[in-house]
Order: sequence, then structure tokens, then C-alpha cells
Amino acid sequence: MSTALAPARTDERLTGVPGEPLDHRRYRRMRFIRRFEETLLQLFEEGALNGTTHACIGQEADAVAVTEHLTEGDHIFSNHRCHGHYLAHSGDALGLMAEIMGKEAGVCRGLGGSQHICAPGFKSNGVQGGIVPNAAGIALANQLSGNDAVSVVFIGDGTLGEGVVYETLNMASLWKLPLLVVCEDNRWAQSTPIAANMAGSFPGRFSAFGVPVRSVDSTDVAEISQAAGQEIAAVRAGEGPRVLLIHTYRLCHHSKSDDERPEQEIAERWLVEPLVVHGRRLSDSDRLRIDDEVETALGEVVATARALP
Ligand SMILES: Cc1ncc(C[n+]2csc(CCOP(=O)(O)OP(=O)(O)O)c2C)c(N)n1
Repeated sequence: MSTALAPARTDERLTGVPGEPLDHRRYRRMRFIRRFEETLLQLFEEGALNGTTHACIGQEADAVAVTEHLTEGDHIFSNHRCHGHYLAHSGDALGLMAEIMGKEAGVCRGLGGSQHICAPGFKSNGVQGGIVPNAAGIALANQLSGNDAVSVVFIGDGTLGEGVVYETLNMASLWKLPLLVVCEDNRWAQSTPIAANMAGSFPGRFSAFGVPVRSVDSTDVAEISQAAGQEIAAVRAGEGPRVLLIHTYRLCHHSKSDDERPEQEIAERWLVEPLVVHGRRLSDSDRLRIDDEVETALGEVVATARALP
């Protein structure tokens, strides 16, 4: 996990109990993100929250795997679907819940909401692709400072339609910036399937700029972590920008209710979602114990956040 945690707002029942096996910790962290977002959707349904939100249900393994390889000084840049990235980075469940509730104690004093988080080592922005140049800018600053910090920017497949991504890739490649682009291909951009908006190939979009692409077609946190670790190590070693392309799936609607995807397609993906795939590595009793601990801790977070001014 990133070391840029805000200790007062994290809870080891959500982020990892000292000494527990890595498999348990990974399961706990994915379960935490899953239940946090399911709780959010429920709060929206109850009318307890305003605005909109985009959950990453089904994509939790990406956030957990990538952040395992980041450390103090590194920066994460995210997008409209940022909760999993932020929670994996910071563990700050209370700060994010309070933020989305519009409370003063929120990570951005309740002004940023679900999509616009500004915290130590973490920035997100709801404008598709808009934050990619910022990630390169911080990467350039780190390069000029002579440290080995990296910038990691998460984008979706649909964001490959944004020109600013290519302008950034061009300069990042020329300047050998310490930048990792993590492209989460969840097969759909809102209601548009990838086949309807992508000419050419995924890797071609990056190799045109001489940027190496590593593809992982998996929802297995261990497999994604192995790939992420190697890519981040190469970026940190000064080899220039790289892309980690993760083929995954979004199990929930695009935002709160919009979903035009075939039901059969979604049903099939529930069988291979990250908690199911990784959960098989744990005994039933360990899984249930962790589920209970996460549930209790999250219940406390929601109650505390609700009571905040
Ligand atoms: C510049 C811009 N255009 C349109 C939107 C509206 N919008 C928000 S998310 C989204 C789809 C994004 O798809 P993708 O990049 O694949 O990410 P995903 O939602 O699948 O995680 C759109 C069109 C936006 N936020 N910014």
C-alpha cells in the first residue's frame, strides 16, 4: 500500500491487519472498496446523497494491485471512477464518505464530491483525459528533481478518444518521463461498446509513440499485481513511460442507474469478478471473518460521517 496514508482516518479492519497473510489483506482491501461503493449506491437510493457517482464494482483488483507498488512521493491521478483508486491509496474511508456527503470534514471539505479528490499523492478529475497532462507534469517535476518517484494515471478505454492523451504520450515519450498509464478497459464507455468507438488496436495507440504496452486480461489481483510491479519498477528505473492495459469489466451501471448492456454479458462477468477469483485462495471462515470486520468498520464510518456537521 502507498505509505501516504492519513493514519487518523484509516482503519486496519479495512486496509489490512498487521501480520495477516497477503492473500487476506488483498481480499480485505477489495472487499472494503466493494462494500464502500455498494453502500454509497444504497445511500443515493435512499436520497441521502446528492449529485452523481461512478462505482468501480468489478474493477477493484486494479486499484489494489497497482497501489501495492507505490510509495511515499509517488502520485496517483484518477478520473470520474476514482473511489477504488483513492481508497486503495489512502484507506481514508471516512474522508471520502464525508466528502461525498458534502461535509466539512471531507477530504476536500465537501467541495470536490465523488469525482474531484485532491489529497496528498492523489488527484482526480471528472473531465475525461483532462488530468493526463497533470500526471506528466508531476512526472517531469520529479525527473528534474532527480528523485525516483513515479506518476501513475488511470484512464478508461473510452478516454482513448481524447486528443490530450496523445499529446501527453508524445512529450512523455520524448522526455522519458516517469509515467505509468494504467488503462482500465472495462469494454464500455458509458453506453458505447469499445468495438463501436475504437479504430486500430489498443497497443497501437501507444506504440505509435514508442511507449511499451503490457496487456493483462484478468480480474486476478495477484496476476495484475505482478504485471504492475514490473511496469512500475521499469518506470522508476528511468526507462520512460509505459502502459499497463488491464482488460476488465464494470459490473455496475455507468453511474447511478444507466445501463444498456446485455444482461447475459453482465451475468457471465459476475462469475469471474475479483472477489470470487481471489476469494478462492481463502478458507470460507477467513473470508466470512474478514467480511464481518469490513462490515462493522464501514458501518462505523457511515454513522460517523452522517453525524458530522
Ligand atoms: C471530456 C469529457 N467528455 C465526456 C464526459 C462524460 N463522460 C463521463 S465518463 C464517460 C465515459 C468514459 O468511459 P471510459 O473512459 O471508458 O471510462 P469508464 O467510465 O468506462 O470507467 C463519459 C462520456 C466527460 N466526463 N468528459
